[in-house]
Amino acid sequence: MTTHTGERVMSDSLMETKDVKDLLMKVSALGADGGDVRMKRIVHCVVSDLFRTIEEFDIQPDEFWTAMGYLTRLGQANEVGLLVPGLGLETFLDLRMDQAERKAGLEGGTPRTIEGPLWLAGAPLSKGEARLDDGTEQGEVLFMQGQVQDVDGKPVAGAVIDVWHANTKGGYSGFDPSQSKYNLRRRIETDAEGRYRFRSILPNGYACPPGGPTQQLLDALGRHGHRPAHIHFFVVAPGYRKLTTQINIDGDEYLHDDFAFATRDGLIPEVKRVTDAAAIHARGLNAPYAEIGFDFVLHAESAAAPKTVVERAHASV
Ligand code: MBD
Ligand code: FE
Repeated sequence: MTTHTGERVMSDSLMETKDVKDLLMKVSALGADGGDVRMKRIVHCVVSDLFRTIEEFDIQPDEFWTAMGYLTRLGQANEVGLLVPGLGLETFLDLRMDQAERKAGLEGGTPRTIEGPLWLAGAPLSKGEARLDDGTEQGEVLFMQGQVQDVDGKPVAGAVIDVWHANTKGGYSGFDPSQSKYNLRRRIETDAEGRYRFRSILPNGYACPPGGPTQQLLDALGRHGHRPAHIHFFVVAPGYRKLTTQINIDGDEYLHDDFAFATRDGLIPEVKRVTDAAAIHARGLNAPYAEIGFDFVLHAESAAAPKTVVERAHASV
């Protein structure tokens, strides 16, 4: 270490010592036989960063063990998938995929945004249209429709739209025990013109479980744990890159203040409120309803960009 006058002074950084450098080499087994070289380098990097952070902030043993207890509780509460978007990590993965696609020359297409922790496999599959809600909630009725297209505007028939969203209390079926199985979750195959349509109810925003470990950290940062109302989609079709995205419900107070950083331009469609008595009657309803039109634009498969089908652990019902 040198001062501004160039004078050499003794550094008291343990990170600079041979003992700690040797320790990190042994911890990661870098340079030793066996194991995976990339994993060794990653472990060396991550553990070095932790050592450096402990030193820089003079983290005391009780603080360190508080953090270890936190990670233990985070796993026990099954909230790893909740803290990850809360720390912007899932958005960072999206930004990296966007960058990789730009480098591969892929342009246009519906913006991706994070999957989040609440998708479930195996939602009921139907052709062309579906009703998502089980009729037990008196929410504002939503009709949403549109087309799946390629980047040239050509319709994609036989695409499967996997859609899932929260109820009026921000809860998801499969996680909220008050809801019926696969409530507000469906898979819809597009028709010969690439079209889909569904009836549901407008969701409300999600909030992190109060008192849970994710909210505990957010509290310590002075942050809230709210998401704006949103609807999730996977869109898949043979020969196309899988799209993972969401739309936000315009007008939500958290629209541009999402704890999970998933709001993006191009994903806030107009929500049309239909109050015309004849239209209401024609839909078989007796109250005003909401209408959203939204087309999904898919990229053709490309060997030049990383795969968008993500392997990750999911809950099962
Ligand atoms: C959600 O509904 C969600 O989409 C995310 C990303 C995190 C928590 C709840
Ligand atoms: Fe969600």
